[in-house]
Amino acid sequence: MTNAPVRCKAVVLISGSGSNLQAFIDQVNAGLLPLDIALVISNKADAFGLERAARAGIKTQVIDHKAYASRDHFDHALQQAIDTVSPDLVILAGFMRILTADFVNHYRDRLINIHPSLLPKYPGTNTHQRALDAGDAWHGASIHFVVPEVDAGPIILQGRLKIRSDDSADSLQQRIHKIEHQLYPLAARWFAEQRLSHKNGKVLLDGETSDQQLQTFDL
Ligand code: NHR
Ligand code: GAR
Repeated sequence: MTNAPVRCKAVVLISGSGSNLQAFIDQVNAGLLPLDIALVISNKADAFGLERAARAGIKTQVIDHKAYASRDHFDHALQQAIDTVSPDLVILAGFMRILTADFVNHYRDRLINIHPSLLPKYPGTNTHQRALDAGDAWHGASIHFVVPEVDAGPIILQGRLKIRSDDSADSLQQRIHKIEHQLYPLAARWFAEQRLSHKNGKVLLDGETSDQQLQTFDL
């Protein structure tokens, strides 16, 4: 008898629409992503992503940051909820609260985020407009391990597209979403398959830097 493959248990944190969460759900259900999404947590009760999770039969929980006196208290509650399922991986998918260093260090090397810019360009918010205002030729999304400094962690994978002369922040956001929905599940697959490591702040795929880690899209 062969051993059943060990699947990677994940918790997904959201604040909004959850289209990235949906991309994970779809790939898991299609057998393309060896992940068990054990729990979805939102800091907002009205996040549409909660409905996507419920529809997929995934356990959900709301932890409203406004109910806590400080970031420390909120993060502590969040950590307790996450650790009830002992995940191998914690995925930030449009999660909009900055996390304390204690929280981030507790999940070091198993906490990942997707950010809608070609980091280290444009950490923070309003990234699409900032890329347009700068007259950039390229824009994209980055998936990175989370470190206490916001949007500064080692980059796992980036996807980019050419900015068009008629692009608006909205049109860019829509096309970047398509990149995100392809690349975030791919990064999670690499993690689940234990193909990621890092050295000197650089993420390695199968022990080396790979041209798969920057993908160009014709969108
Ligand atoms: N926490 C740490 N420590 N490090 C990171 O890299 C993090 C993080 C928490 C979230 C996602 C993120 C992004 O990709 C993320 C990365 C929210 C803010 C923010 O300013 C910044 C970065 C990110 C998400 N949030 C405001 C706050 O006061 C609230 C904004 C709101 O509620 O709409 O936390 O860019
Ligand atoms: C995504 O575009 C993600 O890159 C971005 O929020 C969106 C969430 O969409 N994340 C951030 O801006 C983090 N600060 P979704 O809820 O449909 O997955």
